[in-house]
Amino acid sequence: MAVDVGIIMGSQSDWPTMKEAALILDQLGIPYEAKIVSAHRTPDRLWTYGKTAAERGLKVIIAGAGGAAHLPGMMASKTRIPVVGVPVQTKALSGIDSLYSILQMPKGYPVATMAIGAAGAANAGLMAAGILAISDPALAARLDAWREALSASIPEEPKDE
Ligand code: RP5
Repeated sequence: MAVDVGIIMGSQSDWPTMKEAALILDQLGIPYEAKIVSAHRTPDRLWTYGKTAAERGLKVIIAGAGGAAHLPGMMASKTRIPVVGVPVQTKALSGIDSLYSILQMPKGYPVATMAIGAAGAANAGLMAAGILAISDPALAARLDAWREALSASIPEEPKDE
């Protein structure tokens, strides 16, 4: 079955973070796949994934990695499909290493870089949804409803916890 979004990550240890993107796609009814594709440990898998992404019909790739996070950038160098990067939080440097590794792409090969960690992964799902909604009115309506529900859930007054 063709899927619109590929969620890729450098390691199994990234999945608790990247699952936040998957949850958003589930909520919005967007078909996706989730794969472990490591720039360093499985470079041939990365190459094949990037080389075949367009012909397989993927429309957005969400790529998460931590530390020397080369996966999103390498994927952007291998496919013209938009890549949304998620810096995974690390123990040693709190994800600043991941952020800088993903953010500082050279001219010509952009990665749309999100915030560090779970919020960034969820926003990556929403960014993918926004891109897909440009040419999918039904999805656009679902995304609008999702945004309105979030807005409506925010109380006007703070309360003691
Ligand atoms: C990166 O190294 C992965 O994206 C992960 O965030 C980090 C650590 O990987 P593990 O040692 O937990 O497999 O490639």
